[in-house]
Amino acid sequence: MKHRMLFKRDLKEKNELVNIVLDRFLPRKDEYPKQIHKAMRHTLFAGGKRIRPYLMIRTYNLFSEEVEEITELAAALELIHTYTLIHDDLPEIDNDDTRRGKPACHVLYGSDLALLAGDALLVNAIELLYMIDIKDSLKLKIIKEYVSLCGDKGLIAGQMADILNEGEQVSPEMLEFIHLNKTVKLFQLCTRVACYLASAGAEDYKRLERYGYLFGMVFQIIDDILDIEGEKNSLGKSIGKDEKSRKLTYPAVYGLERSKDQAQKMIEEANEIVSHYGEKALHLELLNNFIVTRKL
Ligand code: GRG
Repeated sequence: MKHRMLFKRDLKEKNELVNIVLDRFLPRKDEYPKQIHKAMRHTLFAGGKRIRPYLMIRTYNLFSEEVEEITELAAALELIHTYTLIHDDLPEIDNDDTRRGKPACHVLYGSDLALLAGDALLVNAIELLYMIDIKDSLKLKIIKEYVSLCGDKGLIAGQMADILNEGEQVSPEMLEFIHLNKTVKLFQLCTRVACYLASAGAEDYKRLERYGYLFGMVFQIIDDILDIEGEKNSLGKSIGKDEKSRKLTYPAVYGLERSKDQAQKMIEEANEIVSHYGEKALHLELLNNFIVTRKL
């Protein structure tokens, strides 16, 4: 109980740091043309969990307590993540009208503005990265990671495969491809960028790459399970959609019980990896526990 509260407080605290960066960086709501700035801010500040920024910051804290640059890098990733959510919710893509417990961006502002708001958040992410005060060579290396993630070897590939395979007979390989590209690579970017900024050694890098992979997979398996077993009010988005649109999900391929077992096994390996860092890993251990037991 004590640990759960500690985690919640810490997540909220880091969430606020990220929000400060985002708020300072983005144009004001009333800045011309204000409709687009309002639409961009709507989903961004609708109350996301900010799990990806938290993972990035707390992985970095295994090596350093500095907050400024890692928070900016984390905020840039949250801009990209929010862009994917806005576009994903569009009627032409996944067609959802609720996001983060609020109306989806296109419901309030129309599909045209939601499309542009997503584009603008994505481009703003790269601009934010460009402005971070780190060595140019490191900055280039990091920007390359973010850009690769967003392209047709990352998010777009995952989304495309998702569309192509809707309603098709399920294969474990295709499931892995979609989850890896749509979800897991974002989490791997968190641990990788934390290692780059901390100038972590090869052993740490290898270890934390695996951790990012396991974390991302568990996150998505639990997301698939929550779409079956979750409650709309606590999740802040529609449930039961995956089955209705015959999406490739973990439970669809492996069944519910095996999916839960796999998530459990993966989180145990993730805990073992971070335990290497002793007391410094406490926050990551609490985060691991949160993602595997979450109801939201
Ligand atoms: C690239 C055109 C285009 C669209 C984006 C990658 C992608 C396509 C969409 C991803 C959208 C999506 C729902 C991915 C699954 C990953 C996932 C479970 C996202 C929700 O993450 P949470 O639970 O959300 O961390 P919050 O709201 O807390 O940030």
